[in-house]
Amino acid sequence: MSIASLFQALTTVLERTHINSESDQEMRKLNPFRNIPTIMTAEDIIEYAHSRSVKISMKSSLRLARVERTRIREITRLQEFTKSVKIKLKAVVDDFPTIDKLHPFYHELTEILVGIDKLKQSLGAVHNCIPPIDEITNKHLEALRLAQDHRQMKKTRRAAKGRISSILRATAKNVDFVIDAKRKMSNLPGIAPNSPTIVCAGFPNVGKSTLVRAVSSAEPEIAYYPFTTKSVIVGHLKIDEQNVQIVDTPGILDRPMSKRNEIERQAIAALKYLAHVIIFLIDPSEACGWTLGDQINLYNEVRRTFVMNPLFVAFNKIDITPANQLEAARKLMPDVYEIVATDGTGVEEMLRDAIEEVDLTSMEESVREFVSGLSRRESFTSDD
Ligand SMILES: Nc1nc2c(ncn2[C@@H]2O[C@H](COP(=O)(O)OP(=O)(O)OP(=O)(O)O)[C@@H](O)[C@H]2O)c(=O)[nH]1
Ligand SMILES: [Mg+2]
Repeated sequence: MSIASLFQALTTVLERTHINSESDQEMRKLNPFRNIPTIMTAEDIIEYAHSRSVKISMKSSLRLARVERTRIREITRLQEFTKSVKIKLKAVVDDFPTIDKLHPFYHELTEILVGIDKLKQSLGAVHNCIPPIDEITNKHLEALRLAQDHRQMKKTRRAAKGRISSILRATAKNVDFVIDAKRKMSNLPGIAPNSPTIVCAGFPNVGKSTLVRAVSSAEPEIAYYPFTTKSVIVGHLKIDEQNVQIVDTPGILDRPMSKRNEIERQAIAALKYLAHVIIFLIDPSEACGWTLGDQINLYNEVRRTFVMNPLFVAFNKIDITPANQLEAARKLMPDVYEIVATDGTGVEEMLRDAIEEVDLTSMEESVREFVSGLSRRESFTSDD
């Protein structure tokens, strides 16, 4: 059978969920950071508030004395400036997802990619700008009400805007941090909390992305060198009419958790918080660049760490594994799946078995628990 016809056979039974641009958008929206509207930098906020305040056209009666007309105009301009600044500053904080209510996967990824303490500090610092801005505004409005000279009024309004702008500039780095956090986090995939999820893991270069790409809607990059995949990627497929998510992860090395880098820790977070079933790929040909022994050590660690998850092991690349090497591998790890991710050999059977292991009832229960946990937390924090 040719590679093309084998592939054809595979894709007729396992249906890659057709992701058009609309459903792709829908999936992305499941990432809570995707829905944050554009956040303005401190300089943009100053410019925006300034342009709003100077646009205000005053139609005050000509019967009023010039000094009174100026007073009304300068008061209104300052009020408009402050209002615009506060709206944009509040948006930075209020439009950001509440960190403690995030799905544990996004929560952990926020810690890994951004740092939760630093993010909370930055959001807090932005929020704390509002009282001093109010104070400055009130003080200068009072001065405007008492002023007698129209030049003095303009000076007062400018002074207030200058001081408010200084507060904004002093917190610019905090706003930039929040903008950067949003950028990093919104690159993550959307996760459908109620679809059974298979997470593929293993050493770098063993063929995880090749497998995920072959069976699902995801299109991760594939390359002959290690560390190609640098973040978690989610694909969708249907197995016997059941919608399933399959997650491609960056390769992990056999080393202590404390030594693992940001990229490996994303893979661990996917195993910890997304996997209903784990497929652990091993490359017995060692073409990946690591020995079978190293790969088995990592497998043992994953098995010990994620005791609650059904764990499937597959030897991949059996098409290029010399017979004696494959025999030796079988002796070390009997009864594992044997696949060729590049042409689909053995893949369908493995995925069907994997999905059968998902306990759909308990999965539904845990989704329900998570959702009711959210509404409980909401009511605890409803007055904040
Ligand atoms: N011969 C053969 N090559 C394969 C097979 N599966 C994957 N490869 C090749 O192995 C190399 C690595 O494949 P990837 O899918 O990028 O591996 P990965 O595990 O995602 O790698 P990282 O993202 O770096 O962790 C590529 O050159 C693939 O074409 C297979 O079953 N047989
Ligand atoms: Mg990869």
